Amino acid sequence: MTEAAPGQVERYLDQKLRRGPIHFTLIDPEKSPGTAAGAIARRAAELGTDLILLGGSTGISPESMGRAVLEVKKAVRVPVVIFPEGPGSIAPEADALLFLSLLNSRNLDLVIRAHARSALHLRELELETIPMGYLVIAPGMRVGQVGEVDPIARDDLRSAAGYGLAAEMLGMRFLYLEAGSGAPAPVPAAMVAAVRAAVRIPLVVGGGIRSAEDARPILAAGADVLVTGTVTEEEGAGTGFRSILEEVWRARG
Ligand code: 1GP
Repeated sequence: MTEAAPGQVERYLDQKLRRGPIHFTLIDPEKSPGTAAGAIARRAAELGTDLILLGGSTGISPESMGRAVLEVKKAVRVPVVIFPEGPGSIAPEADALLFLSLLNSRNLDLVIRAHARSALHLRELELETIPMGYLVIAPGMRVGQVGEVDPIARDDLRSAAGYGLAAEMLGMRFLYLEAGSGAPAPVPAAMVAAVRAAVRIPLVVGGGIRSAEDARPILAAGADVLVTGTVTEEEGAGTGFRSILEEVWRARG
C-alpha cells in the first residue's frame, strides 16, 4: 500500500514555508471575471504573491470558474488553486483544489458529505487536493451564514486550538482560520498564537486583513500563510496590498 503523497502544489508550499511565511491572493471570478481576474493575478504575482486562489462568492458557475482559471494561468507562473464553495467550483485546469472541511459547520455536507460525493470525480480528473481544516471565527461574515457555522468566539482560544489540533490529528495537512471576507477585524493575534502553540501543521489566516498593521501581529503570532482578497478587489494590487506583502517578506527575515 502506498501513502497518499502530497502533490506538486503542496510540495511547492512545503518548500516555500521552510523559508518563512507566504501570501495567497484570493480572486473572486464573479466580481473579477476572466481577463479581469488575469490582470489582478498578474499584478499580484509581480509584487510577489506566492499563489492565486480562485473562489469566494456563492453561486460561482463552473463556466466562470473555468474561464478565470484559464486566464489566470495564462497570466502567472505561481500555482492557481480553487477555493471551492461546492462541487460546482471544480475546474480541471486548475493546479489544485483546497479540499476544505468546514470544521464548525452544522451542515454535514460542508464537513464531509459533499467531499464524499466529489472524491471519485476529483480522482478521475487527477486534480490535486490539499487537505485543509477550515475554521470560521466570529464574525464569520457571509461564509459564516451560508456555511451554517457556529462561529468560534473571538476570545475562545481554547476551542480554536482544540479544533485545530483535532484537524491535525485527523491528518489534515493545513489549518485555515477564517474571520470571513470583508471582516471588520482579522482573526485576533492572541488566537493565532494559541492555535500556533497547539498545532504543527501550517496555519493559514484570512479575512479582514487590509493593511500592514493588520498583517504584522498575525505574522508575529506565528501565521504561515496570509490570505487577502478584498484589498485587491477594492484597491487593485496597489500600495495597501504591497505593504502587506512587505510585512510577509520582513517576517521571512
Ligand atoms: C476570505 O480569507 C479570505 O475567504 C480573504 O478575506 O476578502 O477580507 O481579504 P478578505
